[in-house]
Amino acid sequence: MIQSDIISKANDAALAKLKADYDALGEHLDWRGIDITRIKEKVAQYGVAVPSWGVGTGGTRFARFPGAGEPRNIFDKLDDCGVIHQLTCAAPSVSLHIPWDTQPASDLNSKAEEIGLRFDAMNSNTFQDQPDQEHSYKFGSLAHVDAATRQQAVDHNIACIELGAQIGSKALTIWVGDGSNFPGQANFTKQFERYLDAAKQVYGALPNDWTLLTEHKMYEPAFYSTVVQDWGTNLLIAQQLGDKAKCLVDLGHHAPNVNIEMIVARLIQFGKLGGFHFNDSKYGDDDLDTGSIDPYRLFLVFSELVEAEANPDFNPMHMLDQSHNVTDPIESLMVSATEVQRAYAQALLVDRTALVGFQEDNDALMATTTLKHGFRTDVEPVLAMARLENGGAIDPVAVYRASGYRAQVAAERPAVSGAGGGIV
Ligand SMILES: [Mn+2]
Repeated sequence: MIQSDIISKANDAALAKLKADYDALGEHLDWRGIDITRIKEKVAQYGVAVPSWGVGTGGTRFARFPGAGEPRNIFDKLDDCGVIHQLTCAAPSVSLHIPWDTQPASDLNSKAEEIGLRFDAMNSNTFQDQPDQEHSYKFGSLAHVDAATRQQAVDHNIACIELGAQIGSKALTIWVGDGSNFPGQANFTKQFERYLDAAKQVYGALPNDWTLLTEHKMYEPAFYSTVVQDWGTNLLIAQQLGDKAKCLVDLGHHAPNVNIEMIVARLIQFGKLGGFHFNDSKYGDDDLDTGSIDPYRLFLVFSELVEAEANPDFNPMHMLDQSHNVTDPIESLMVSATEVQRAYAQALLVDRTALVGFQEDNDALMATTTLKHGFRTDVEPVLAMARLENGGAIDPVAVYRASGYRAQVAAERPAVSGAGGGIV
C-alpha cells in the first residue's frame, strides 16, 4: 500500500486549486438547479469491481510483453488492487478467476480483510485446459458433444460457487468459448440445447441469494459461430434458467456500431440486466481502456442506468474487464475506474424532466442537446473532491508514480517470461 503521508502531501499541494474549481462548478450547477453535494455523495458511494487478472499485463495471441513487478499470485494481485482502491476510492471489490486464483477461502478472506477489499462475482474458466484436467475443452465445454466433458465443466462451475460462498461473493459469471470454426462443424440447435442443459445444472447449485450472470461475446476463440454470441441468445438463456439468471453486458462484445445503450434499456425493461464488463474497443473485442475511445457511449449507457436507479431492486454488478498491453495495469485501472465514475456523474446531471418534455414534443434537437449537456460538463472537481473526502488522492496517477510502488514490488517479484498469449 502507499504510505499515507505521500498521499496527504500531494493532496495538500493540490487542495487550493481543487477548492476553487469545485466552488466554481458548484455555482454553475446551482444555476442549473443541481446540488453539487448530492452529486458528490452519489459519486463517493459508487464503486466498480476490478478483475484480478487485470493487474497483470495482458497480451494478444501474438505476444505478451510483461512489465516489471508482475503479480505472482492472487495475494500479489490483491495488493495491487488495494493500491487502486486506496488512491481512487472507486474500486472496493475484486472479481476472482478460477482456477487462476484458487486458494483456501480462509487465506483469501484474511488477505482481503488486511487490505480492505471485498470479493465480487466469481469467474469460471472452461475456455482453456488445466494441467490436471481429464477432458479437453478444445471442442467446447458446457456445449461439448461429449457428456463427460460437459459434466466436468458443470462441476468446475459448481466448485466456483462453493468457493465464492465462503468468501462473500454473490454471483457467478459464465463465459464460454464454445462455438465452431467451419459451417457444418456444429449443429446450432443441438449445441445450444446442450449448453442450456448444462447451464441448468449449474443454476440448480446456485444459493438463493446469488445471481448467475451469463456473458455473450460475438466471436473468438470460435471464429465462425459462437454459442452465446449476442444479447438475444443471452436473454433466451436467462429466461430459460429462471429469476436468478441475468445477462452480463461486456461493452467490447458486440459488432461495431451496435447500439449498446439500447440493449441495456431492453434488458432493464424486462428485469434481465445483471451486470457489466466495462472496457472500450475500436474494431472488435480489443479490450481497450474504459472511456479511451468512446466516452460518449459510456455516458449513454450510464444515462440508462441513472434512469433505472429509481427502482430500488435494480442493482446490476459493475466490473472493469480490459487488457493492458502497453501501460502499467495499476495506472490503467485507476484511470478506468475514474472514467466509469465520470460517466455516472455526468449522467446524474441530465435534466430528465426537461428531456421527457422534449421527447413528448418530438423536439429531437432539444432532447439530444439536453442529454448531451450532462456529457459536456467537466465533473472532474466532483470526482476529485469525493476521492479526497474518502481518503484517496486528488491525482491518483501522480501519487502512484511519486510513491515508487512499481519499483518496490519489482524488487520483490521476479521478472516473468513474456512467452505465450495473454488473456484478452
Ligand atoms: Mn468480459
